[in-house]
Amino acid sequence: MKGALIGCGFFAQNQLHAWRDIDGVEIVALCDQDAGRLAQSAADFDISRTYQNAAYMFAAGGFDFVDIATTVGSHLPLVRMAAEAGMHIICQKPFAENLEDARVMVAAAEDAGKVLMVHENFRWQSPIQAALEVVKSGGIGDPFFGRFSFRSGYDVFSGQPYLAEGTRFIIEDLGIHTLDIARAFFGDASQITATTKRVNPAIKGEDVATMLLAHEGGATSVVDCSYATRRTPETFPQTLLEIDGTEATLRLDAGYQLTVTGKAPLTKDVSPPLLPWAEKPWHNIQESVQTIQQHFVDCIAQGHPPQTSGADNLKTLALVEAAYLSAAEQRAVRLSEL
Ligand code: NAD
Ligand code: 89V
Repeated sequence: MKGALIGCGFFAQNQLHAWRDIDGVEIVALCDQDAGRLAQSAADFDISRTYQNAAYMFAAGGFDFVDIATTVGSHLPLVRMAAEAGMHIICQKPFAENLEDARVMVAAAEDAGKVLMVHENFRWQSPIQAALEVVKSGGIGDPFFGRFSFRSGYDVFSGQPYLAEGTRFIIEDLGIHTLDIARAFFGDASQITATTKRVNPAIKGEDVATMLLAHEGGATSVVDCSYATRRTPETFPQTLLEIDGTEATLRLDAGYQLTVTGKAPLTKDVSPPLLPWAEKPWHNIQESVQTIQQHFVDCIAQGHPPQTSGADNLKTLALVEAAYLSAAEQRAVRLSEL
């Protein structure tokens, strides 16, 4: 399969490394409005076709899929363009600025008969996959409570300065991953209640969010995120889990330690591997980039929809919107309202 990538910024470097290591895939074209970033990535990954305008790249063609690694504001026009050009599409999270745009993008890919996957990679982290395997195979009985927690004081703003500038921050950027993990364990939610707070005075959006979800299957979860939490050792970018089931409790603690207490007890180090191009502490995320991109390729080859397809991601995005609405109006929001 031949691919093209749009957006040669901070995170796309991980995507380009991962593509290079996936058998049967070659990135043949790159696009970025910024000439310097474009030239640097082209040189680093030895890619000769470069474009500053995505329309010209699609017009020239010669590839089967496009990987959109730009920030959210450009996703709608680029996904539309890609669908019209008959491409399979991966689009970075947050998929869209609002649900309406997301629905338009899902419909565009459906009309084109092409696969659309959102790069929602946190559920693909190997420690999360190890915990999912225990829960989904019945290892804790019927799960009835979960806590999905991401609390850190890591400086994300130096690598991603735009995160300090938006009126929305932690739910839209990070909580979106944590909410998606909650969905991966417990399925869709029918109701959410959220509070938000900004602690860091140097940013515009909220850097703390606490969310309570009622899942359709009957489980309750707490999804809590913070970039205003000092920890020793710093746990960025680990998502910690506590899941109670009718027969056992599972915990994924700091340092990637998985414990099951109760039926079939288990203590296991589920640390992610350090890929040759990866670097700590990002290795947990970097490995999941390779896994999700492999999943995309496998889905196309086997004709299956990706787990985090555009259509699936509408539900994660709806939780993000509902959380902001809940925090603004100080009330529980039913997902059916959106
Ligand atoms: P960035 O600003 O460093 O890079 C984005 C690049 O896209 C820039 O070089 C910009 O010039 C280019 N660009 C923007 N619009 C364009 C257009 N229309 N045509 C061509 N080029 C265009 O941003 P980043 O930090 O790399 O983040 C990109 C996306 O990745 C964001 O949506 C972010 O939320 C997401 N992200 C995901 C993860 C993850 O784990 N899934 C981690 C970090 C960032
Ligand atoms: O994963 C992400 O989407 C990143 C970060 C971990 C920094 O929040 O933006």
